Amino acid sequence: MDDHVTLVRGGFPERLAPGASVALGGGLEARASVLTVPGTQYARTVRLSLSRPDGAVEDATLASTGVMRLMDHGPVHASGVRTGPGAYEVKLDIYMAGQWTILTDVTTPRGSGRLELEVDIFE
Ligand SMILES: [Cu+2]
Repeated sequence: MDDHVTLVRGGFPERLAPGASVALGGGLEARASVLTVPGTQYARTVRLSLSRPDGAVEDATLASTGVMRLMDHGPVHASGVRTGPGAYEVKLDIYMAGQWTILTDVTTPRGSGRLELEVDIFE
């Protein structure tokens, strides 16, 4: 079953429309998707395409944290890699199905932003 992915802005959930651009703060816009990782059951990759009004963002640093919303055990941390023009991926070694919140902090010399996603992973 496909993951259920929800965007959270200002504490309120909203639908993450496929291909839609999301304002992260700091003047950053992102197209976001969450992908399965071949060869694993629960690991997920957050893929971001980052831009500003003047073009693709090539100097971003990404750091993600995944926590389960209803279970009190440890978070998963990962940093991102640039995979192409304005494109970045963060692979999170998520280890069980359930309701995860994934926060991704995007830092650039011109400003920083954050993407919050709720990702429900089914068995
Ligand atoms: Cu858990």
